[in-house]
Amino acid sequence: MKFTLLHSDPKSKARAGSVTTDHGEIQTPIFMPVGTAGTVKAVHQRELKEDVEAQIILGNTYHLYLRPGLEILEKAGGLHKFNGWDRPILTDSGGYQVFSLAGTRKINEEGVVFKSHIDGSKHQFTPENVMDIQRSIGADIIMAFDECTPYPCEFGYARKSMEMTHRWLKRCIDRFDSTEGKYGYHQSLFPIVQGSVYPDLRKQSAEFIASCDREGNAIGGLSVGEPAEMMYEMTEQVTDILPSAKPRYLMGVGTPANILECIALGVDMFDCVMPTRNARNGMLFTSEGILNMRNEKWKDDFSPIDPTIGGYVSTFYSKAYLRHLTISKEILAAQIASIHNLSFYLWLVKEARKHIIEGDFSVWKDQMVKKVSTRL
Ligand code: PRF
Repeated sequence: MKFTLLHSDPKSKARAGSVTTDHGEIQTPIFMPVGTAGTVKAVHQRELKEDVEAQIILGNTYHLYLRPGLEILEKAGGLHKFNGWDRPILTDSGGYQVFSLAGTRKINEEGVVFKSHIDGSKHQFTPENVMDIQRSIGADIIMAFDECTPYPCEFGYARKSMEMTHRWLKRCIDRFDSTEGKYGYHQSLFPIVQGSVYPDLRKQSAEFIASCDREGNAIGGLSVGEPAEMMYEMTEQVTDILPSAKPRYLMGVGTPANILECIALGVDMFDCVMPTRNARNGMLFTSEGILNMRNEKWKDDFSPIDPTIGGYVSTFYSKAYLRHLTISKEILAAQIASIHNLSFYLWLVKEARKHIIEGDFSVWKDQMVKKVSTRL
């Protein structure tokens, strides 16, 4: 994997760059659609490429390990072959999903024992087997096994948890470096900064993660219920420490405004279920602001969903038609809204990149944050 830094914004910490993987190039800053179970919900692969223009998608170790399982994934030749997505893939390590989804779970130094949310069966994740599983799934970028602390979280717990995440990281690295990709292409391991909302812990964690000298670094444990300002403070503190020559990935963030603010703080990669999940609930993100498709206001508004961002779905279908589909609970409503929201997120980061390169990012960002946060 290669990261090239092309431009740094003089008035903020924003950067434009590119990440080259064996499955192609990613232009940063980038938003990565979430494809938890090997599918970006309601959007098929050709639409992801041609309409959304996604450059990289996410998969989840927890879900893919439980279903379809490693035997099928290996037999297929890895996730790329299985789902037909031939561009880069990143898999999250499963720790976060175990904490948010699995029924009973027990966490100790060895790892996490949990019960499947599908059939209640018992499983264990350890730093070692999570590396092996991600080797079998075959994503281009794989994540270290970590504990994402909840918010709020007492200092003592946050410190102990961070220290364990660091010990787990060493075990991840040992296992990862003593194994090889199963399908003939390179995989990169990204470690994850934790430390809750405590500046001392965040500093300590960022320094430790940086010292591990991997190909890219991630920031976890944020956007878990803390105020946005606190999330920005922690992000800035960490991006100031993580090396500028490597991509920085802020996990699970966020709203369009969150993404713009964090690009300004030096983050290069983002993922979030928000554009797809909210789409399925009738919430649309557009270049003019947020629309609730259930609102009566749109019933005879025959203007396109969002002509500014371009793209087939956003310019072809009207607000009135999408409102009708939403109210009628038609499957197509979820498809159109998901493709549109993802197209918008990808448009937003592409515009950000353009303005970073052109040199007026900060001015553009402040105007855009106001626009995208408006409820229409
Ligand atoms: N760790 C992992 N995945 C994550 C997070 C984390 O802290 C978050 C936090 N926003 C989202 N996804 N492994």
